[in-house]
Amino acid sequence: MPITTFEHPFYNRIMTIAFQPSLLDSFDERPALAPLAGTVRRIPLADGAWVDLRPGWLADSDAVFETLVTVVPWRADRRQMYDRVVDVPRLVSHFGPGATLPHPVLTDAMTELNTYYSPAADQRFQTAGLCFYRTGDDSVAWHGDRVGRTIDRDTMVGILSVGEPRVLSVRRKTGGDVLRFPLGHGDLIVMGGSCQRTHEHAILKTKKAVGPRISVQFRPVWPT
Ligand SMILES: O=C(O)CCC(=O)C(=O)O
Repeated sequence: MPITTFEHPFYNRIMTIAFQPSLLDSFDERPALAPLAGTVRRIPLADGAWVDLRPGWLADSDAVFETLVTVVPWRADRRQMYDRVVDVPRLVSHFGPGATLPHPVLTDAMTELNTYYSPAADQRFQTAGLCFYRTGDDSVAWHGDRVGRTIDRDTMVGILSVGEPRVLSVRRKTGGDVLRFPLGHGDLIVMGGSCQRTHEHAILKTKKAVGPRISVQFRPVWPT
């Protein structure tokens, strides 16, 4: 199994991550995005929410994963939890409007999403937030994204996943079934409609042996 090694900017030590490349990926070609038209499956949810799925949107995603691990300025956030300050269990990095993204294929992906969905001018995908889940201990708790949950309008959040799959869980805020979408190796999911207001999503911790995953979330910029 190939080993990805990188110097972590915060822990000041070398992190080593065993990473199993997808057998479907080729390392000889430039990363390429497949067309979205005619290949996206919409799953309607309750309350006017929906998710769109496009498995394997990005070919050669393993090469992109390996680049992102090393070139992205990963940050280890800490947050207050009751009377303690704890590590946020994942590494993050954020690229605001107009920033150069850490891999050219991410710029292509944002352009393709804007072309395919043709959102209103103020809802165009403009930012990229990156999350690095190193092991099954890394996670993000149930939440709706701030970009959509405080505003009484529909919005979209597109997530491109590279590396090993992790399950994105989605549930209605009022309760009910949990939908589970395993996402990795170039898969695209877009959460739209009322999803950020009426539903929550999470990457839950797992004790299963899972490899590392990076997610890239494309979002519009909303007035605060
Ligand atoms: O990693 C993912 O797919 C989800 C990330 C997420 O929900 C967030 O950062 O708000």
